Amino acid sequence: MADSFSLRNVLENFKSCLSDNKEVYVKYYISGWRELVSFMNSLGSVFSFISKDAVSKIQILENFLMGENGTHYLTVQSMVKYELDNELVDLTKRGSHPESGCRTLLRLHRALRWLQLFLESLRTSTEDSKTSVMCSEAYNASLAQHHPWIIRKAAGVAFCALPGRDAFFEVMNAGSHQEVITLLGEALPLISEVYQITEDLYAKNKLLDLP
Ligand code: 1PX
Repeated sequence: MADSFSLRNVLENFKSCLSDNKEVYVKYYISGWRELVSFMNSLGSVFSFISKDAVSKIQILENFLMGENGTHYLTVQSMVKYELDNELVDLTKRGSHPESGCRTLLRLHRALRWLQLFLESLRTSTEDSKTSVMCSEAYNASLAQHHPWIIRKAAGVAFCALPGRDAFFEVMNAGSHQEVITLLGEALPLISEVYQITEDLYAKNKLLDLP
C-alpha cells in the first residue's frame, strides 16, 4: 500500500485485478479496497464506522488468502468454486459459515457498484455539483437497498460531511481537475468490468442474496 492516497493507485490495482482469462484476483481486489479505505480515512473520523466495516471485510478475505487453503482463494472464481464444492457458504440463512469468502466479498462487490456510480457522477459533474448529493444518489441506487434504516441514516449523516467538489478533486491527488477527470475515465471501464464479471459469476451461482 502506498504511503499516501492517489487515485492512480486505485486504478493500478483494478487494472491488475483481471487475469488473462478474465478471472478476478482477490489480492488486487482487496488492495484496491485498502487504497479506497485509506482515502476515506483521510476525510475524517465521521467515516470511521464505514472504514471499520470495510477493513474487517478486507481482513477476512486476506486471512483466507494467506491461510492454509489460500490457493483456492487466488481468484473470485476459484473461491466461489471451492467454497460451494465444500459447502462452506451459508446459502439461505446464517449458520455455521457466517463469514464465508463468498458472502464477505459480496458486501464489497455491492459497494463497488456504489463506487462506480459515484465516480461516474464525479467525472461528469460540473462546478456547482455537490459531492454529498452525488454520493447519496449513488448510495440510494445501490448499497442502500441492502442496508437497514439505521445504517442508511448514519450513512446520510456521513455524506453531509464530505468535502466539496474542489477539495475532493484535490484529495484524489492525481493532478489538475482535468487530469483527475481523464484518470476517472480510464479507471471506470476497469472498475465496471471487474464489477460485471463478479456480478455474472454470482448470478450464475445464485449467490446474489447471501445472508
Ligand atoms: C476516489 C474516491 C472514492 C471514495 C472511496 C470511498 C471508499 C468507500 C468504501 C466503502 C466501503 C463500504 C463497505 C460496506 C459493506 C457493507 O455494506 N456492510 C454492511 C453489511 O455488512 P454485514 O456483514 O452486516 O452483512 C454493514 O452493515 C455496513 C456498515 C457500515 C456502513 C456502510 C455505509 C456505506 C456507505 C458507502 C459510501 C461511502 C462513502 C464514502 C465517501 C467517500
